Amino acid sequence: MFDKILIANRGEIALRVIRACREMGIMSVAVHSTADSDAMHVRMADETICIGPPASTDSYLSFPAIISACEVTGAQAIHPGYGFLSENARFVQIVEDHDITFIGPTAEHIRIMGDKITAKDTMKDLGVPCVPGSDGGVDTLEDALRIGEEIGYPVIIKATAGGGGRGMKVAQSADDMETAYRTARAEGKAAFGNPEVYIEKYLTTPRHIEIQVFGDGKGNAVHLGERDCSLQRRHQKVFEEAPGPAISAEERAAIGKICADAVARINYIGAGTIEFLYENGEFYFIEMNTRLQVEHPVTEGIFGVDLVREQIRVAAGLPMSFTQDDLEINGHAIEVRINAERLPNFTPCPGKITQYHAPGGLGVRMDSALYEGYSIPPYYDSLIGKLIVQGRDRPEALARLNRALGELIIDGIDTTVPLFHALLQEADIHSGDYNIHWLEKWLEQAYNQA
Ligand code: MV4
Repeated sequence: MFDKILIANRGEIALRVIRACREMGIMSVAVHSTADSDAMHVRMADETICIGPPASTDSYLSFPAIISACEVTGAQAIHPGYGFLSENARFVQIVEDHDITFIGPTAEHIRIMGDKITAKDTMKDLGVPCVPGSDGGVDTLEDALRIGEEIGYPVIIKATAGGGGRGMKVAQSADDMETAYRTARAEGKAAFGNPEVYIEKYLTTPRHIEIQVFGDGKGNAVHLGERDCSLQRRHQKVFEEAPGPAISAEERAAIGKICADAVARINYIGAGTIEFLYENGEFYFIEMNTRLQVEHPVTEGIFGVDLVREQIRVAAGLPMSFTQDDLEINGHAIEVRINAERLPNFTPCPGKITQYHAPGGLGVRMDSALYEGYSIPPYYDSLIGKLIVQGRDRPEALARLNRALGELIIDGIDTTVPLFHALLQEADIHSGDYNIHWLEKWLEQAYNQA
């Protein structure tokens, strides 16, 4: 096992990793920019090292700064958290070349899943159900039009280097195809330096269901069920839950086995998420994320496992501490993302926290790096906390969410907390009757915005 792990991240996820390290008797190293000298991850780690100026590109994203920090502190492994360098195959390759262990998948698996066409080809070959569409890339408008006729409109054109909603265009009919095709290519080229696109049947009212998988890198893998993350705004998730209110035990077991078998076959190591659209009882693969996700705590809650601990174990060459048969769902968990943002437009709202009180009690977990008197710097993501609640069933989890939100005090800045109070007044939230478009439609009528 490692003696010392460097955490190449900040905020609540850095604390999350420090906590796992401490429980495992592993020393933690926090890296920080000059804007984060007072940050909680710096206070909580065993050792700290400043790696550069406020801009992420010169600190949390700097390969030389992070590799040097490992060499200086003697850290044997790097946990990347989510975001920043967590899915950067070039970084992982360089880490490995320096004989440092990257706590996550191989550079090769990150590369495969980072290119959405290659990811889809790979998953299709592994028996994972995919959205009907083009067989690989589409290089001409004529091919795009032919595929549109074959699969039927509406279709969606996606940049292979995209993902998370960037570089996507819907064509409602053949008339739209030329503009959609050219725009998707142009966006792919401008944003990622890669104009290659592929085409899929556009599903109009799906849910976003993602399956948590975990591999040991030696051909063994398990699944930990699904999360329903359909409640999103501009491709940013705001409310996530497990299990999914629309998914039966039989569906979970079937799609879960397909996913676990797929990642076992490729000797995948560590945590991964296989994203699906779910419509009319069918799952359609869209993307795979090769990292620990923001919303992993809802899965941890219902399965009672520590996913970061497992990541560290398999990275050190140890087996996972459970098998598929050991995994059993207990109750229902919900996470809401608390952002330093002002409603109704979700405008980033950094500033000083004048009062802070985290909720507690049975079934309540608050993952946050906030403290009273802390000043949220303007340079980074606006996520400042995740409130995760668990109940014996979904109604109990929702009641607990309402109770915990009532206890939470964050003063001095605006946050997304009022949104969650408002959502808890909605019948569709209580019945679980929502899809990927529900939240944006609701925001439009609730706040009457464009
Ligand atoms: C789709 C789709 C409908 N049909 N693909 C958006 C982000 C990226 N991960 C994939 N996305 C979508 N792909 C097909 N074939 C609709 C979306 C989509 C979406 C997906 C998940 C959650 C929220 C979304 C919001 C708008 C569009």
